[in-house]
Amino acid sequence: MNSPAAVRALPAGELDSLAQELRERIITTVSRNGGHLAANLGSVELTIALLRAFDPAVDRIVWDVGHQTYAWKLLTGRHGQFDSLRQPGGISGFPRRDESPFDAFGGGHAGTALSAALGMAVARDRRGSSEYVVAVIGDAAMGNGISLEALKNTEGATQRLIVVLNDNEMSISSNVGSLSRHLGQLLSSPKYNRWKGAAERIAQQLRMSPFRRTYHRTEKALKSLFLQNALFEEFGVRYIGPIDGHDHRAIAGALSIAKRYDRPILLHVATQKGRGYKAAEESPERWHGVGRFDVAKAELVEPAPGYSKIFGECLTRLADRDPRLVAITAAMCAGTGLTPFEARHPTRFFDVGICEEHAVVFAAGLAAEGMRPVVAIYSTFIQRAVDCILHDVCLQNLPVTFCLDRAGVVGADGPTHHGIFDIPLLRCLPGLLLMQPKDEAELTCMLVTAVQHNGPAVIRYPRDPGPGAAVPDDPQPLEIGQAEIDDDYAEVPGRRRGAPPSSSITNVISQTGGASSASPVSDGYDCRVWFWALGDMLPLARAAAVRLRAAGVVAGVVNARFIKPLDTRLLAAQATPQTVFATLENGVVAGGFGSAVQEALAGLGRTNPVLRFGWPDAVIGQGTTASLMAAHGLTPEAVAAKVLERVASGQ
Ligand SMILES: Cc1ncc(C[n+]2csc(CCOP(=O)(O)OP(=O)(O)O)c2C)c(N)n1
Repeated sequence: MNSPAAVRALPAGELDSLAQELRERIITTVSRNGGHLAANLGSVELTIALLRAFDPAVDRIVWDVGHQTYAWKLLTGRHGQFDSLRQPGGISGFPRRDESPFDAFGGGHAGTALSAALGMAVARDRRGSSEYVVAVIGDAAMGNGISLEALKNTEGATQRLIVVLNDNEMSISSNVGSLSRHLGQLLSSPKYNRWKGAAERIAQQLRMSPFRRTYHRTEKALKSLFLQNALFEEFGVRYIGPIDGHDHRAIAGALSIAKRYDRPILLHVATQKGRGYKAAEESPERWHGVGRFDVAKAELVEPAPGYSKIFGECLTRLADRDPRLVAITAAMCAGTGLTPFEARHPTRFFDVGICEEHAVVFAAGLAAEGMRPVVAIYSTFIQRAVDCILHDVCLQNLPVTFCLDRAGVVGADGPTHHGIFDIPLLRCLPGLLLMQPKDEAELTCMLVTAVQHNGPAVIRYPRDPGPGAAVPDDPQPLEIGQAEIDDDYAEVPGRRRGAPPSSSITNVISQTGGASSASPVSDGYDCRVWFWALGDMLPLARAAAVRLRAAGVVAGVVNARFIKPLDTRLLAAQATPQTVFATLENGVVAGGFGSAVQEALAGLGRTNPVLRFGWPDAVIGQGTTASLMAAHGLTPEAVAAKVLERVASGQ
């Protein structure tokens, strides 16, 4: 079944075995490559029905998030490449327009399908063509702000739009909020179901009759009578449901009604997350997105505990002592490490659903009333809430802490999920502290710094585990804006091993008047090359420095800690006329940390060269951090070679 035409031609009696084969292939592949398991298992029959009802070469099927499109990929020509799912150079775990003509719209971030589909429908109407446009959206993504904005805009925009609401009553964890409660009522309303049977019989007769208009009006009136809260109807979108999303005939029937409809229509399809794999059916949250696993034993290979876990545990402890501390997540409780916080401080934990903008402004409101909110969001998902951070937090100087998890490249989820844009997006916002720890211990110190700070603060940290530094019981706040000369500096020739380098430098700077001094530090501690590294790039800087020293170039390493405010005193002290700076960050180079260093030096009137290492202005693909770094010249050899070249050029 490698083409939509073959799926359409399959006798109805063979659909169950097709669904079975798809599930087996999905389970086997995800067990080897990792990926989104539970949502994909739940949408198999729905995918088959969509491919039988529509022609994806012409019609536009837009999947929200797109984490449920594995069956779609298998049935639209990617069967042969499916083993490469989420691998470097392989097919993506999300729809991509550049991967297949059948992927009408790219996905990865929740809440976009309805808006995109509406845009496509309006374009079609203007063109005067006749293809169908279908948005497939999950119950949690339906509650996202963009989805609701699109819903509000639908009536009057087009007469022909089909929305398939794939309701499994789950987000990653249990769905939250009043919309989800409303959907639950619709799924379980016996009153409604009783009425629906009768209404559908009447509809059959009225639909094709001259009383078509009367039918629409009557149906609407009846629906609001029986469903006091028929939300979608209020938005001018006809509601049909609930439909059993695992019953081929039921979905096919509903889709054929939808195809003939002359108004925007929403089919409420009930599916079971994890369907067909017992462990995933029983624990859909655990099996939402997984790494490799043993299929027979249903044993997951647990990822090494990373920064998220340290963050969650530390915040939980801090909240024991400070009743003002509250934690906010936008549907990513487990992913951001907040599970222990929720368990210990349930009344101070808020899952606001997939609503990042709301999470930020909600936190601002809490902060305005004296609370100390900590918002934990993946770097990639904060992108859409940047204005809220500016308008609602920074301009009002409110003490909100943002913990940006998954900052940097994230591996197999690829371009839509890489958290590499937050530094340029955020460092221009006034009054914001922006920092990144070198290890787990420093993360806890930064968290204390942030929650004690009387203004907005951001801490970014990567998906990959840190070096495993022991976490202090009582983490102390850092001096804001102070970088640290790395211990690795002890290896610099002429430098005495073990002496505290940062304090010596600081002493010298204060004796010589610091940043304003015309004569830079020159006590034998200055280097020809200074690496300024951010967080998880410190090991790369150290390894490159070792190579430079082996080549006879005196090189030191700075753990920058603060992107903003930058330690300009140290920078000024190091900037002798001969110094070459090299910056390293797990973020895009354009406008990033290295740019901040360059700007600071320019502001100090220094013309030292700054070689900036990070991600280029290009789409960064999927792959492990190590493979991506190797492919982009972020290895000790490549970095050292570039720096040596600059040193050799006499600059
Ligand atoms: C803007 C944004 N925030 C968070 C996520 C992470 N995320 C991926 S899938 C998902 C749950 C989606 O739930 P639903 O739409 O109901 O689909 P289901 O997984 O239940 O099929 C979340 C929160 C995301 N992809 N985009």
